Amino acid sequence: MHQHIMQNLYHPSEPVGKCLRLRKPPSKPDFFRDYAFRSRPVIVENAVQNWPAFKKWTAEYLRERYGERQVHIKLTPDGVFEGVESARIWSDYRQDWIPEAVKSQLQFPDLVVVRPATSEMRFSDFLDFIASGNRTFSAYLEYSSIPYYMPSLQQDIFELPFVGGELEVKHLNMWLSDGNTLGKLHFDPYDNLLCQVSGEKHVTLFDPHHNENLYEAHIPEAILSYSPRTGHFSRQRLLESTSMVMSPVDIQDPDLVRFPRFSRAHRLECDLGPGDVLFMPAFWWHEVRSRPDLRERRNLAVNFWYEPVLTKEFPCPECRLQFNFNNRHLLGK
Ligand SMILES: O=C(O)CCC(=O)C(=O)O
Repeated sequence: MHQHIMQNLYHPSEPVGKCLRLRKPPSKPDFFRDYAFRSRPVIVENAVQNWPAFKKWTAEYLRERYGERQVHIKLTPDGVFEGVESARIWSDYRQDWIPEAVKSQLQFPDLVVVRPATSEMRFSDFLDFIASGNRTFSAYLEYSSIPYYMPSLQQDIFELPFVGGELEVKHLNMWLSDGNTLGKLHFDPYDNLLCQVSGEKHVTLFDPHHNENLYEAHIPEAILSYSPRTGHFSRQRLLESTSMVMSPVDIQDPDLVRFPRFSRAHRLECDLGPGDVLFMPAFWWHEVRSRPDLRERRNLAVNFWYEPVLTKEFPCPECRLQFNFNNRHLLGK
């Protein structure tokens, strides 16, 4: 397999393309040769429909098993998770909020990544909330560790045979919401298998080979506050940390005067329905819009984050993907 490393990395020629779709799961050698080593996304249709989770994970079943469990929920006023906006609209904004020495290193010191407000609640209360149709705010059980919070659910899902055993699972997560969420453009430093159980996701992808077009950089962070008493969100906590994985470009409404190189970025549009799995190689930028299953009024997905086959330094727009020697056992297979 290894002669393919660094060659044939995926370079779409059209500005907008569709994700490649496979009707049948690839064999393990084909998956690594054609997709993992080439950093090439692909949807495998109906790849997880045989999971017991499909039939078993009703709201009643989840409530029975883990209703009393305290879970960590993210909250936003409008279902938009982790957008980037002007720091000046935050009530604690001051010119000297970022120390001069740090500010001079930042490309976008006037912007912030908006972290959602957080809340610890009983899982059954969260299930009630999403079933209620209450849209006065949005609650999302995002990348919630299944082994940590709901370990017995692992028996209802299987690793995909075309990857299983070859890559270390770093995180195995549940994503559950009322299905009206938008996760803004970011990347993760893991190879990802995003497995759709209920509802649909529309994923917009940008390749990591031209990160200058997505303005990869450190961006200061801020976190929303939510008052359960008033039901109001407020912008009053600029943080001293930075995010390294969010793009400052709003792809729904790009500011091409400020971010002109974005007009050169190639995108791939990918639609996931129940049973479909998206292989999203590490460092691919993704923005994810969820839609609910209309009967169940929810969106439910599971994802495996793996030690990546190819990796890079970040933030570093000019750094290229390299073979990750933590996976040296893959060489020569
Ligand atoms: O489904 C979502 O809302 C986001 C998924 C995502 O960002 C991921 O799988 O890395």
